Amino acid sequence: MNISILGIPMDLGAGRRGVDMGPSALRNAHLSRALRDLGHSVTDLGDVRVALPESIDKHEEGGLVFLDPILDACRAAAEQVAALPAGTFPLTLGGDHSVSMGTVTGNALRGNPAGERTGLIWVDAHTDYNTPQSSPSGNIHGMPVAALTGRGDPRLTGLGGDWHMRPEDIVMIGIRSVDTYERDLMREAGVKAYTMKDVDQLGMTRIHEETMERLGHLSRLHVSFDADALDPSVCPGVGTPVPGGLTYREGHLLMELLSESGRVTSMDIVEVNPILDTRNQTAEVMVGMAASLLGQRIL
Ligand code: B3U
Ligand code: MN
Ligand code: MN
Repeated sequence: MNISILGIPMDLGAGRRGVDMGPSALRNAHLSRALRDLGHSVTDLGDVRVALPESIDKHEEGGLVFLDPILDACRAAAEQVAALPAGTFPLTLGGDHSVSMGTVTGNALRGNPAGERTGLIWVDAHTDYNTPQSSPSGNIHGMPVAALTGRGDPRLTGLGGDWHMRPEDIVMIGIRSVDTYERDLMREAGVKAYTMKDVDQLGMTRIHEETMERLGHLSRLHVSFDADALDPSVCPGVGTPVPGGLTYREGHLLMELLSESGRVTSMDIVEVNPILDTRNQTAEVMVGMAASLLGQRIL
């Protein structure tokens, strides 16, 4: 397979500094080599240009911190991804999770004259379903899924023009932190979310089966993997660690099963924060997750 790597070194959407170094940490953890070893042809497109927080105002507009530079980076990411040739697998590296507004939009619109729908598998401790009104922080990395489904500020929801994700085409896995009003928005929209309680009770195999069935009508699936979905003991280098996360094996099993399904067409790795990490452990774990999704087998 042809894999194109694109970094979006942005921490403007997060409450803490440092995830702008995520793409670099993942490259240092030998991402390209790991994928080449699996037989893929890998092209690293480098990074999207992102404004430095030091060189711009931290102005807050209607409950949105750093709105304009985040929109610029998301637009650039969407354009670059959408322009990739058919059959290429885009592997996009955050950056905070607001980058996914751009990457998911780019992947959904890429070479798609018939308007086929794209499914979204959101692996995260958080539902990222806030709007400016429901958000306790104003941080845009808590809002991308709401924005992708057309909820929130029109500047965020308009990244793909008239295109929006349908809530029924989204499955979330690993959830254990949801804000009060965000919960109401999730219920109202009807987004399917497997919480950690579900992971404990059902197990990852059953969750994967149900996810494939639920998204069975879709020919394109995007996996957006937030490193904080994994337990902080596995991935300590994240800005908002939440205890009780996915184990190392649960993460790999999900990626291995998705790989076997042969249905995933693009992936993000986001929220890797080297400042808060221990010897690049989080980046190394996430490179392993990408390798499992892209065909690494134990035997
Ligand atoms: N729900 C909170 C916290 C949060 C969301 N995503 C992350 N943290 N990584 C918020 O700020 O919206
Ligand atoms: Mn997230
Ligand atoms: Mn998260």
